[in-house]
Amino acid sequence: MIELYTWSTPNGRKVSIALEELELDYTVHSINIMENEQFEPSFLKISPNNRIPAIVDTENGLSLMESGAILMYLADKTGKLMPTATDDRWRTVEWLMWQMGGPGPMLGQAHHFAHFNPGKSDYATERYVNEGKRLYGVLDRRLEGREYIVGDYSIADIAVWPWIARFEWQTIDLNDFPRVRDWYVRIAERPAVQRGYSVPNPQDIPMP
Ligand SMILES: N[C@@H](CCC(=O)N[C@@H](CS)C(=O)NCC(=O)O)C(=O)O
Repeated sequence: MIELYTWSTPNGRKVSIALEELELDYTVHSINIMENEQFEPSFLKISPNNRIPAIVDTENGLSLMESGAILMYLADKTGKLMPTATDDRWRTVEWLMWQMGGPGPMLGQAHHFAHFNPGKSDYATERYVNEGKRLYGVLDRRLEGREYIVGDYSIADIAVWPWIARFEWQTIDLNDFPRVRDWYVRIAERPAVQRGYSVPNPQDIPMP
């Protein structure tokens, strides 16, 4: 059994989508980051960086923070959603790390300035929205001639997809990135993605 500590955000949804895809038993603990529940001492023991998501695997007592590490752990535990051949395996890790270092932090800042605080800093809004567009362009080129980021659907897709689901907050028109749009819609149609998207609170997946 996996204990999942999460909230309705892109990083949280990566893990709930993976758990649904892998059909693992899990229990959801809502950590409402709007109410600062991520700073509760009990949560700090599981997530030393005070951020969601985090998991505890009750089978072995292991607790993990950082969504990228959690995705790798779940793929490793089940032998699924991660290629085994050396090239594709490392290509998957490469794109997972790209998400953790690029779209995650940069689009997170775009949400902060373009969605939550519009007009507060034109410089910051322009900087993060433009960087977001550049990253969408990188993904669009990667998806040329491919259905998924690396071979079959994998944790690389699961890591990136929930960030693209916030395209409206990022003021990005998905039609400017047609390969990203088609990949996004393809993944949005998966029942496990639809279930995982609604953890811990039911929400509709935005469609272009
Ligand atoms: N690199 C971390 C980032 C986690 C993160 O930033 N989580 C956000 C929600 S998406 C959070 O917990 N924010 C609470 C806060 O900023 O205090 C991961 O991928 O797990």
